[in-house]
Amino acid sequence: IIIAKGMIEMDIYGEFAPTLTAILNELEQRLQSLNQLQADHHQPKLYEHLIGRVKTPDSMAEKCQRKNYPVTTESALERCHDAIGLRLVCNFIDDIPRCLHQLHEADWCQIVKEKDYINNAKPNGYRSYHVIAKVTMPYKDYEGHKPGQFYVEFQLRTIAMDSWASLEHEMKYKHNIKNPERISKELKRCADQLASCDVQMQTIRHLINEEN
Ligand code: 0O2
Repeated sequence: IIIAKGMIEMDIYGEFAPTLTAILNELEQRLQSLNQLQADHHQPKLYEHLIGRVKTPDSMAEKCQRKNYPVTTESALERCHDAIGLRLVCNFIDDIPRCLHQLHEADWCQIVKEKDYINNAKPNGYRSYHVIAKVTMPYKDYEGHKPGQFYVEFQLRTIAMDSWASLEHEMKYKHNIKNPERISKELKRCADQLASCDVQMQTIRHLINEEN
């Protein structure tokens, strides 16, 4: 069966499309409050900035097909876990475990899976800490429960890791590249240098804190 692209786009989240957007907004507010709480206690920010997105229906449909799941709302919400994604971009590496701690402590957030691509960088140089969680929200979920539980993917990374990932992501979509091996090698080298800069920046922060 050939399903028109537009149709997938309209249908994959079905009646849950507005709920996903509402949850994303709610989570952004909760995370902003956590950051504000740190400021109120004269502590450094947990994260520098926050980026949230609901995965586009097209991209979700493509992911379901890639994983051999039926292209249905159930697959999008229950089998894939990143319909809602939030990226916490931190100034320093040590801020990442602080963010993680807040997620572990939050009563609305149940962590299901963690992937540490910082201590175990991907072979291409990608670094980030991924958390799959189930969040409890005042909306009806796929199983009909209200409050409901919804999967969310949190990505925790430094500004350096994030800038590398953005560039690398952009490169992936350029198909007319003449020397991909060279570029991959350079990208990997760049990722390792940025990782080393992150360590240096952390050291500088420690030194400054020691003096105060
Ligand atoms: P987008 O734009 O975030 O929607 P799965 O999530 O099940 O497909 P996997 O491998 O278990 O696959 O997930 P993983 O490795 O935790 O990575 C998922 C997300 O991390 C990706 O989502 C990217 O956002 C990011 N990511 C992972 N590896 C790379 C990488 O090598 N380079 C860059 N730039 N980002 C990466 P999506 O769905 O691809 O995209």
